[in-house]
Amino acid sequence: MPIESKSKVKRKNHSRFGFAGIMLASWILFTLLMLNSSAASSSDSSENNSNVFAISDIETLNASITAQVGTPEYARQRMIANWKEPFLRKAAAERFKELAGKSAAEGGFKAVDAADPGGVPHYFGPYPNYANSPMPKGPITSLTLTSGGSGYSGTLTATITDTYGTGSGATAIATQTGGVVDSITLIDPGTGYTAPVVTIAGTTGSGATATASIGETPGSLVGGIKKFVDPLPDIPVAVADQTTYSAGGAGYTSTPTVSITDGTGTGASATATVVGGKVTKVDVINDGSGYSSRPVITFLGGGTTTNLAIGTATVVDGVIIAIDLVGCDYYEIEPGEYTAQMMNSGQPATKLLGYRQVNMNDPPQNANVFSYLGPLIVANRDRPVRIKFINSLSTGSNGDLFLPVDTTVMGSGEGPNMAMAESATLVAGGPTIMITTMDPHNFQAGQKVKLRGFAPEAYNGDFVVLASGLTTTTLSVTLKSNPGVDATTVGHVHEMYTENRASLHLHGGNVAWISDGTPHQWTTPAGENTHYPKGVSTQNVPDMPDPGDGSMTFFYSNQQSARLMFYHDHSYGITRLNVYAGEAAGYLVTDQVEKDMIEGTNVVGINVNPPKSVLPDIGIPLIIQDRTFVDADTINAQDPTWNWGTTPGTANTGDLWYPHVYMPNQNPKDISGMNAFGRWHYGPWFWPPTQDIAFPPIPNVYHDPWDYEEMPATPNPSMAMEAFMDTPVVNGKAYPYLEVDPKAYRFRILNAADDRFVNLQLYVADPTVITDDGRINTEVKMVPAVATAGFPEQWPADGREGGVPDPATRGPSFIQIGTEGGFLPAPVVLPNVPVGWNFDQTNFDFGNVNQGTLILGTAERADVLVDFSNYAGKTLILYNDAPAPFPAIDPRYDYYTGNPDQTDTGGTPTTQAGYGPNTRTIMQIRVRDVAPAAPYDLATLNAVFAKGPYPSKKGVFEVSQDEVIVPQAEYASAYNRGDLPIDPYIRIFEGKKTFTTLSGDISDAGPGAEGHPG
Ligand SMILES: [Cu+2]
Repeated sequence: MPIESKSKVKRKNHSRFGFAGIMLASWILFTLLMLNSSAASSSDSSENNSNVFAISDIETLNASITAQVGTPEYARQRMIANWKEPFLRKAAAERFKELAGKSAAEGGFKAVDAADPGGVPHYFGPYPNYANSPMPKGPITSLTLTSGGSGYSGTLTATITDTYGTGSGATAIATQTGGVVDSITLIDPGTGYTAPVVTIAGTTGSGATATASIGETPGSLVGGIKKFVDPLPDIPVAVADQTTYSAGGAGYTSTPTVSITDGTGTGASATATVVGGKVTKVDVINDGSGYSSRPVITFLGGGTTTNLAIGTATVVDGVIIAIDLVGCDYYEIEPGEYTAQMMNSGQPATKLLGYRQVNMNDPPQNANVFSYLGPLIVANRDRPVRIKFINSLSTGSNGDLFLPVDTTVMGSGEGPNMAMAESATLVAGGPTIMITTMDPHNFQAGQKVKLRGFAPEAYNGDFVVLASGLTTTTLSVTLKSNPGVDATTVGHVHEMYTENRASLHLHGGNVAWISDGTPHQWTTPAGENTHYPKGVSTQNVPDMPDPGDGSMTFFYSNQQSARLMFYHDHSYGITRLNVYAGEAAGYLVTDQVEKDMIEGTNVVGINVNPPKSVLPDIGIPLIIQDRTFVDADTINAQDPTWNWGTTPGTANTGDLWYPHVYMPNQNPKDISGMNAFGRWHYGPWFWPPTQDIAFPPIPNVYHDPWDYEEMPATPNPSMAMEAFMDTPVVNGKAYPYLEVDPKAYRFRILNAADDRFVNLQLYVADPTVITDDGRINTEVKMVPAVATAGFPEQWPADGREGGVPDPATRGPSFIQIGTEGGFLPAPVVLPNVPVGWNFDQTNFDFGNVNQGTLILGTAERADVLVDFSNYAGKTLILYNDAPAPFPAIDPRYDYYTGNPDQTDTGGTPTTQAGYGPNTRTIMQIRVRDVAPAAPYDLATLNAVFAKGPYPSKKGVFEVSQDEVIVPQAEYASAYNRGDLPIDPYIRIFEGKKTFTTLSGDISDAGPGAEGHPG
């Protein structure tokens, strides 16, 4: 259908066909329009279906889109409509609540609130199937009448319940005048409320609403994660073994051949001298010409194949003037399970996976114990690191992850070892079954297998091969439920990959492929009973000894400038879970440029006249992540099918929680098509609907007049697409504090969250907010986000819910000097500014984030200085207001003090001051009240970073980074060049671009340029 007819069709029809037509025409409106697609194509004509196609919220929104597709006005209208999603969800929640309050016979939802570990999820409520970390509980401290309703008569009852069932005992009375409720009075405050709900009823009457609060009485709250009561943890630093791989290698029985290879150079040659099995000296015989800065030097032959010598050449003007021998730093690292105090002290510890160093343990050091984000490896530029990685995780079922593994995700389920079944029969009435295979198989007892293609359905799933009844053509497994009959259809049996696979990937490292730790390079622990002990492209380092089963070796060249990287697990299909569980650690490369700036030396020519120390040190790592911790008191009401953690089947407070139910954003049963509790879009109900899929929606076991007749065929556990958690952790601690002196500090910040972005800012904490237990300085002072005289120009005035930080409390600016790519061309000062969105209606990226302070996407890093010299005796909050998802926002993932109660859409109740969940207040910084240092000298830092003005004064970027390919004005100080173009960008309509490199070469780029296919 042509686009132009859209508005006509829309006005004409409210019929099923017409609505489908609208959707066809305006497919670009997918975010909204997918909502009703399933209902539109469904043949169901029973129960209320006319509701789905009546004038609804969604049609009202669609009707507001009048502009031609492709125009800026269309983009604006579309964005506004898309932004209504939370309102649609809210409206769906209202309808849900109304019906949920009725009995099933009245068309309401049958409420269930018992634990159902491993059960079938309710996809449309009343459970969000999304959990929150422990929240404080307490008696009701106040009631507020929010609407008086009408038509009330008789004795009114005011009942106070709890969304999560934690509170009890509170009573209240309500009165009415003329049928309108005009007062509600608390009689008994009760105890233990987390998310109180007030219901007012009379003989007749409706519409009266009231809210109940907790936490307003001093000392009334118990439990919950307290903010800023524990210090920022140190991250242990690994200790390098510098003797096992010392310079010159080992085992040479004669002189090896020195070969010099390079992309451009020719003519150089060198000879080696061997003493005691080691290369001790390299003499350059012919210095050659045309060499790059990094020719490859190898020492082959001479009677050894392990621990080969490694050389680096010094090249001046293309000529090799010397070859030096370098040694390697050697580490042995293993992953393992341990527990750590991630929540505040007093709360339970958390079971984790982490790394520890197992060599250099005499004397024992911190790096020898498992630690969160440790051990940090500090490497030097051009000095390689060798690692032996020993997977010593448990084998068998003890090696299973304690997080939900979706075994339908590629790489985490079945592998190539399979057998076709001939029959599958019940053993002694079931649920154990005996499978006879068509050909001999080689499954072994204890191995996990996936059965698929069987009928009845109960035969399919993931099971463990039993020792009993196991022959070359038979095997037994115990099903999860008894199918009652022998299989009527037989399918396939597949051996599955184990969950204790591990690997190392150096994120940001310039690493040869054999040591990259790609998703296909992993190992199970030695002794694992599996036909898949290693990833298909697992390779060890050729000149390191074979590490044996269950171990891998890695070689990192470190031919990169100073920067923060990190190493983490990368096993196929379970990377997100292993990293979430803690398999990640820092990796810092330092170099002489950085040393000159720290130590005030001038080895590389950047620090002259006279040399000064401009960086305090290598910096304090701040590794920021988001996590959610299980609360056994509330999880049954939030996520009743949770079946993982320390004691699967019994929820354990403090365990890491991870989403596992694919809650679809769509509920075809609701008038707007929106699922009040949805989190992710679902293809078959999306617009345009995903067609011809292998696993279409299946009958909903909870189907009733309110619950849709179908539910997603997504598995439980199901991998969530993006997953946003409610508790920020820094260096493995929820809401830590850090004490500093009033002077400049350097921070090495890494966003290691799985999905959440941050926009980091610093504000002086509000001393006037006192928590129920008497703490202050836990909050940032907020003001309405409206145009206000005296506010900075960039201060948001969009009326956002919850307001914006008071600009009068702005803390010190970040001075950013580096990223994941190393040092910047010049330091950049970042004044604290809240996040903002582009509201320019004529711009195609309307709705995108267009301002912030220190915005870090996942895995991004920032090297910053913060000068606390003006803040002696003050307390600062490291604040984040980045939307999640980014740049659009789902308010349920934005947790802040005083946030609106969102329990009706599966979110949290109001966050209490001083407690989580709170993704805004990440960390507290306490500046000691001592004599401040002199203000940080930014002018000197800028001068050190810049090239010139003396011809011999080199720039930081010039020395540490490869030359830029397309110059631009931002590099002027880095190269001391005033002639670089201000705008070198290629416009979307340009097929080709001609530019001049720093050295004056004229180059073409882009399709249509020479050498490009166009
Ligand atoms: Cu990575």
